[in-house]
Amino acid sequence: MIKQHLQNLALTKLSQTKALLGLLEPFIQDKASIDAVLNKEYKIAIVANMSAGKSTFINAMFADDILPAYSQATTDCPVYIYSDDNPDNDKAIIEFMDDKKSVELSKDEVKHQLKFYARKDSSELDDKYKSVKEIHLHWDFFSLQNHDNVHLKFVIIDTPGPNNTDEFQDKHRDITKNIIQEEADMVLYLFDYGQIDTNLELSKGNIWDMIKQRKERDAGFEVFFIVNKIDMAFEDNRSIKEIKSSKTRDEFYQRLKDFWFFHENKAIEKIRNSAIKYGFSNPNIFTASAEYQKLVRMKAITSDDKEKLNTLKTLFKGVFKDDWDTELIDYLKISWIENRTRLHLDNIEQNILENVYHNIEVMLKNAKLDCADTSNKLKISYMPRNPNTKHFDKKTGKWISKDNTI
Ligand SMILES: Nc1nc2c(ncn2[C@@H]2O[C@H](COP(=O)(O)OP(=O)(O)OP(=O)(O)O)[C@@H](O)[C@H]2O)c(=O)[nH]1
Ligand SMILES: [Mg+2]
Repeated sequence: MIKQHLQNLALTKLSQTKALLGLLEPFIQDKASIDAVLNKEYKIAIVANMSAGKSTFINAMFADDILPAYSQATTDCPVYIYSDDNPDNDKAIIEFMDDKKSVELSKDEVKHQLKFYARKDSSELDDKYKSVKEIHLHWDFFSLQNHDNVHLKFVIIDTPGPNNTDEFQDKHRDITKNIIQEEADMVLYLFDYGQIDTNLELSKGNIWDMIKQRKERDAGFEVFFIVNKIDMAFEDNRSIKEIKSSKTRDEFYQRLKDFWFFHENKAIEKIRNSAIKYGFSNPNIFTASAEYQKLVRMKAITSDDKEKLNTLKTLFKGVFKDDWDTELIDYLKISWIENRTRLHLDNIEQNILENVYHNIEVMLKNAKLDCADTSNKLKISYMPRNPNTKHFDKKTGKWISKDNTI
């Protein structure tokens, strides 16, 4: 009976499992290591060479222009992003490399000032924005959220592109290398569609090399490969002979449909071949247009951006007629990547819970479950104490008075 109950709980929700483990506390040893596993923050780093669109990709996840994104090397320090579903928690904490005291930005200040703190130092920048070591940003994502205490918590990390050729190149490379090799649990590796051929080769010290080394050490290390700026493939598709020679608008749209995703697929194949060569036997590869996804999601955009977006919408309407809007969302792909990331996180959480459940099962096989007798301590792993827990009432599904037993 108890066992069944444990099984149902342990295999459903991390938070319930934590509470349940509080109840079993008299039998638990090695609490710290169990707490560490159950309270772990899963770190997902967005990595790429400079200007591939990492910060834009995260802005698309925010549905807002929060991080600086420009056509030259921009991001200068790691930005750790913690997302929950409470907008009152939104703020940023800036830490410096020199002796400046850390700064806390309110929600409003984040919107206006974060861009200056996160970007590369330059002579135009006020001294107060310089020498930033790292930024901790608490901000709401559009769809992928940490729901308080329900799921495994995740942190997204924006990183600087390591291949710029200025005086910051060593700093940027070291930050990215350290994050890939020591910190991240998973990486989203972005490629700029327009630069794909120059970014396929593994060479000493480049991102492929960093990822390959990590993968060799840690076979389960997950990487999603993402070809960003996929909207740029339209130009390449337009130059396909059959499309170029269309005589009417209708014929043009029809041929565009016939050759749909032609150059996009070529880009995917190139990444697939490299990923396989560098140790990923079955790589997860996506395409995305972070810039357009951001514009589609933002509440207010400039008239120039509106025009840019309308041009893309007109093209989709011409090719897909009534289905244009679903096809457009599918093409931009970020929702899809967010869903796959959520699935991945759920799988990780499931693994942790199954591990915990296995340990509980072992304990139940060996122990008399008598909370009054704390002498019978067994070594099990992954079992923290929830200090607020009293007893779990299976009728109401709530933790209530001490007198109720399961
Ligand atoms: N066409 C197109 N442009 C994009 C897309 N995503 C980003 N960009 C543009 O690419 C440029 C670089 O974007 P960022 O987001 O700053 O790139 P980054 O990878 O963060 O660059 P660093 O911080 O310098 O490493 C900006 O001008 C963006 O507007 C996209 O999907 N399509
Ligand atoms: Mg950036």
